[in-house]
Amino acid sequence: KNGLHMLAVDFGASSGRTVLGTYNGSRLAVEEIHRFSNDPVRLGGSLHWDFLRLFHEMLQGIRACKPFTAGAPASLAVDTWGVDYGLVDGRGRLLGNPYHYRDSRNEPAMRRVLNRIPEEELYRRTGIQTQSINTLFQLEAEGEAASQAGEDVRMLFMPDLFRYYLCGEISAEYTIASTSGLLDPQLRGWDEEVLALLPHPRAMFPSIVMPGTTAGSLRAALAEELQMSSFPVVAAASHDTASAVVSVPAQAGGSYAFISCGTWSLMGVETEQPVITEQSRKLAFTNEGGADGRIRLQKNIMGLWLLQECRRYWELEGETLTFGDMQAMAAGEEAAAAYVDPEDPVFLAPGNMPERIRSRCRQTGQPVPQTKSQMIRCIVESLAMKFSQTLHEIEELLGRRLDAVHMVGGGIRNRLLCQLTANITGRCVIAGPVEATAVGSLLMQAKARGELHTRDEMRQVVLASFPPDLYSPEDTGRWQEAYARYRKINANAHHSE
Ligand code: LFR
Repeated sequence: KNGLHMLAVDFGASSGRTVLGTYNGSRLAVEEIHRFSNDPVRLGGSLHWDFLRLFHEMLQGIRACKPFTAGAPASLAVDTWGVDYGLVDGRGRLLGNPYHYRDSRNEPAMRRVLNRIPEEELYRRTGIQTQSINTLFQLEAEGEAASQAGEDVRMLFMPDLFRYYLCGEISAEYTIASTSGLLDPQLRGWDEEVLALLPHPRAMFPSIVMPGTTAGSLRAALAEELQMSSFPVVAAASHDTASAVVSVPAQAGGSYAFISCGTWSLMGVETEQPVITEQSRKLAFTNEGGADGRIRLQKNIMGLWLLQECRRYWELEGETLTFGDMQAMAAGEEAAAAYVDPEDPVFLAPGNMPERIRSRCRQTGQPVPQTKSQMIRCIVESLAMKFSQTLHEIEELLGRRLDAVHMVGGGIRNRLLCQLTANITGRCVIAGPVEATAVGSLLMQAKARGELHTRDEMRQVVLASFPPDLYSPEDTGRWQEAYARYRKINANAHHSE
């Protein structure tokens, strides 16, 4: 195919993929070249990412694009999930294996930090919802050891770490850094006072670069290993959610909320400035960085993790279900039986998810899901309920009504989830693209090359290339009643603070 060939390397918390994008001046075609699972590894008492394996899989993905690109791609960018990082010393050596944000070390570390600075003040400074996974708390967990590692040690967020080993550039890309809880969202730079809460040397934190900048080119040794000529490596919007939001095919001036559906469900709106109020803190909204310097005012909802973890658990017990199976099972099940709150921190750590969900239903005096189908139905409906609640909260924060909900990402393959979201919110759901994160990365790479300029141009390309699916609200009266019941149940069961 003719056009500009670019590679998006997208690492999610449960799988990674290399997507080849071909841009012909008006449309973008995407093709998944390589896909692999991302399995956390428990080593001793800790939970880690397998960085070397992920790096290896990435190289396989780059190599596999050769037949399509007639040589090297025009550029490449890496994005990953948020908050995690690796430490690199002055000689470029990786110090230890990056920790997984679901590691249990973070919970006590969070409490230690909050003993030093009140939660209200921390939120006022950073605008980031207090979650144990935040980089701030992870670095605290790292403790003195890391601070003694030497003045030349650098902390690199996961996509920055991949980029460093690809092209040698040391920097912190803004969107990924914005997930850390270490930035001043007004300045869009490090918050010196928050950094000063940690024992780590200031020099550990590299300078911040804005998304869409070309970082460097593929290291000669890697080019040789891949038998390719070197090519530019771009720092796109390297937080996966930031990239996904770039791909939302909204009408110019439209008023909508986005939901990026993957392991997590990130729901929010883009704003010009951070929204940091007492109310946004209580409602646990976060202010992360968007691709064009705007703010993603959003909430991190536990998302399809609940299903993924049930599925993993059932697989260990001997029954393997595909996500297609699970969707069909839920569709045939009775509606509105029981709900959990997908924001409840009890669901964060890996483990026996079905039992945790049953136990929450028991504690809240609801019918306990007995079969797998009932369990799946409970999760999918709970998610859609949470989306509706979050929509109302966003409207409260903004002081205006939103007309539509844009859903993007792999999770929209779950058509039941999309339809239920329309029914319960009473708004039209516009679903697509499925490969939102890769598409966002490719659009930002095209921008870095000067092929695309504005978000509106990008939206035109998305609309022309990936016509979305529409879901209109159905049965809204019945779902309003169910929603009222969900609110009553979870009003009392509500978690933290
Ligand atoms: C989604 C995501 C979320 C982030 C979570 C953990 O993949 O990037 O935005 O909060 O992963 O890092």
